[in-house]
Amino acid sequence: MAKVVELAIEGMTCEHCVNSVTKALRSVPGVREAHVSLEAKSARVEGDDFDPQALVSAVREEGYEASLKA
Ligand code: 9UX
Repeated sequence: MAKVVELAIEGMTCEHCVNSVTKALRSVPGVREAHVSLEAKSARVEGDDFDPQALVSAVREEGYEASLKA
């Protein structure tokens, strides 16, 4: 099933942070696309059958804080 998940991201201060988080999110199995906003401190992830918690883990491993938006 296709789905879209929004995350709140803390700790990004420049566009390189955005690139790191974007790459981390895109590396999660099942993710098709990820868009990260520095200003909005958020990410929008689209894909099929990915684990939302794996998105949070991937961002944390990159050194940023993430939480799933309701
Ligand atoms: Mo920019 Mo982000 O120099 O951790 S990469 S602040």
